Amino acid sequence: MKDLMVFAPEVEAALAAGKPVVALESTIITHGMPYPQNLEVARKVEATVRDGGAVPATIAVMGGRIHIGLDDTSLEGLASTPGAEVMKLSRADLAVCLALGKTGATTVAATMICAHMAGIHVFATGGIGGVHRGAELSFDISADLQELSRTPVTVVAAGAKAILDLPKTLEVLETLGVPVIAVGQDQLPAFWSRDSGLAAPLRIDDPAQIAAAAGIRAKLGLEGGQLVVNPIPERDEIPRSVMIPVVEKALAEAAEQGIAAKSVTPFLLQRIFELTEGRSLEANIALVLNNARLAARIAAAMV
Ligand code: PSU
Repeated sequence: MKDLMVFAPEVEAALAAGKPVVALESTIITHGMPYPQNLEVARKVEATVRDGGAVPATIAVMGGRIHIGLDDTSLEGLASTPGAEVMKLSRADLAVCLALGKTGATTVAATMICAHMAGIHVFATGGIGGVHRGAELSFDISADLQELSRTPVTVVAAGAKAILDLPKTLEVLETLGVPVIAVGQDQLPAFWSRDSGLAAPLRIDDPAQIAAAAGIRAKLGLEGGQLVVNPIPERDEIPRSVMIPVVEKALAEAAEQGIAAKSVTPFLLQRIFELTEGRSLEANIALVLNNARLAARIAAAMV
């Protein structure tokens, strides 16, 4: 397996020394944000993890190998490549991308798999994938949910994206036995907004106790990870009342244009960016940085 992975020297040294490391995904760079903001954000997220006392490991597939930690040239190359030329990798796609020697960006699911193989226990992202609206007909449920139930990584997100069916997403996570842990509030956050109108199943405010819960899960032999839902800071949020009509409009357009499968999320994020005149991207950036900060604290408490 090790011959399929390349470690950045800094990440390898930190893991060998038992220092805190935070995994970061690459789909948010290639399919979640436009260039050049995506590059700026990727660098800022790494800097935020460092400020929190941990080493960042951005994960992507390039040249037939899984890269655990990217240098600045690779990060820039990935960020400036059009999303259409980069494979969006989930569990199903990882081995095929490696076999073909193609460039691939890892989603939450694939990043969890790679982080776990690399010995990294904490991962920061923006928002996980979930149950899409209309899933009762389309069966469109992100592989991120299943992955959370089988791979032991603590994922820090600002909730599931509000473009999804959040009640159904919570139901599936419950069925799969995934702990959904809110931080600092009782409600489930909704990505751009602090409140989803739904209660979070669990709450822990202290990062050390989130780390402890991961350790206890492992001791008990319970497979799977934890989903930590960290609300976007108040000053950066777009209130739910503002987001609801925007999301409805973007969803209606996606349906009209027959957007399906892996294209749905990138299409909706782009349309919401246009409809909010860039405000959704500002919020997305703020929440990712906020998650990187918390992930560094959880990682520091795990070692
Ligand atoms: N967080 C963001 N932007 C994103 C994502 C997360 O702020 O684009 C990506 C993650 O990689 C996640 C994916 O796994 O969106 C979900 O895609 P889908 O709904 O197609 O499963």
